[in-house]
Amino acid sequence: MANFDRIAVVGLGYIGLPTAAVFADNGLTVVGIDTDAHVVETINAGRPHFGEPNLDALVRRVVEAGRLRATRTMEAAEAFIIAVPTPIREDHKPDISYVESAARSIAPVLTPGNLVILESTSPVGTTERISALMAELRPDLTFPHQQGDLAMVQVAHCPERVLPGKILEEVVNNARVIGGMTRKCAQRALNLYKVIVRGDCRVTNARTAELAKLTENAYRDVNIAFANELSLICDKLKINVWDLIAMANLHPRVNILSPGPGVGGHCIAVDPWFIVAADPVNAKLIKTAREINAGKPHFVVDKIRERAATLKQPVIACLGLSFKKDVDDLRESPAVEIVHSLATAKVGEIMVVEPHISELPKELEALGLKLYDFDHAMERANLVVLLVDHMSFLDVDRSVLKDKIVVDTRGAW
Ligand code: SAJ
Repeated sequence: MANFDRIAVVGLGYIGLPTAAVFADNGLTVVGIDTDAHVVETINAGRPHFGEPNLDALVRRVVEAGRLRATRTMEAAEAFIIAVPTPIREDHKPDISYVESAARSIAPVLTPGNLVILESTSPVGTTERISALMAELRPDLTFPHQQGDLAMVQVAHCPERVLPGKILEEVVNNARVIGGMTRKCAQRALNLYKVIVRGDCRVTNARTAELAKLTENAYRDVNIAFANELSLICDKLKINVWDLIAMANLHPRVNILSPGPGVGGHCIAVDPWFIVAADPVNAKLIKTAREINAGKPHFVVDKIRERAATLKQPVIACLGLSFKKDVDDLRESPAVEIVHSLATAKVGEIMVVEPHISELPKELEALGLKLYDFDHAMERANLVVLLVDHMSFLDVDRSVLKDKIVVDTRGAW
């Protein structure tokens, strides 16, 4: 059905590796390309290089079956899926340099009939940009921005939208937006995704697909910002914000999300800036929401400092470092930012507890911080800060918290 036997996935990170493995598990021969030698070696040994439920067994199975292989050099294939990072720069402008280098590395191996799909979350216009870039490098071929449906190479944008922690389930079951630069591009991309996706696949153009992905994450950011703004108001008015939200959510058309220590991860804390950068005049709400969420860790640090000031010798157990519950991913994590600020400001002795990692990130280690197990931290701490609502923290016997000051940033206790 697919008309594809052999595909290449460029970038074997949180999105690329699961995607490559699922295609391989559905019978395609997949070569994964990554610039990191450690990533390539680990995958070829049959192991993922990060934690994600059920990914271990899947990667082992497809590597042992010879269906997935990783390499550092580009190889020819019928379709190429680009799944590389698209970070923001210091000035909040998008950095699409990884996407551009992926396109540059694909260009030399392209042959007529190939399909190039951008999966990375990207600013509007990036799909057209890679089409133009590949055309510059391969004047012997034609591309959709030049020849529409008659082009020799097809280019599409099919943004990933899987939730870390549920990737293998969502990569198959979520609906997908398939944005072709032309109808033919979309149709061919649709044929490829149909191999693995059971959810609805909707076809549109590449620019709409680009903005759709950014919109999904900006929507969530704005909604979390609403909850976080309420938490600040409630703090002033001495009202429990979680009780307040539970009451308001009884209304049939109200569904407020949960306040927390801030918004982390590589997506929601980043993607709204792509919209702001594209139209700073109109993206007022989106920008303000981003600022509210980015400001929340400072509020939490101030709260902890206030509480610590009431203790003679504060020993602060910081529970959780990841950007959200039950994952090992520390990217853009508000918990890391909070622990970093507390340590820099020398608020007290800090004991970091994060059961999902075995080593602290370098920037925290450099401040002299150490990882502790939960029980050890509870024995010594007089101030306990819940930063991440990991299952293992919620299951604890609450009597261990007796006689300690508790700052629960997640409303989980
Ligand atoms: N958070 C809150 N309150 C909430 C919900 C979340 O504070 O009520 C925080 C989390 O603790 C975390 C952050 O927001 O720090 C983001 O977590 P998340 O679970 O909302 O989302 P991500 O970043 O893991 O994944 C998102 C998803 N996007 C949407 O739900 C619209 C996912 O589907 C995307 O594929 C992913 O971004 C991505 O890669 O873009």
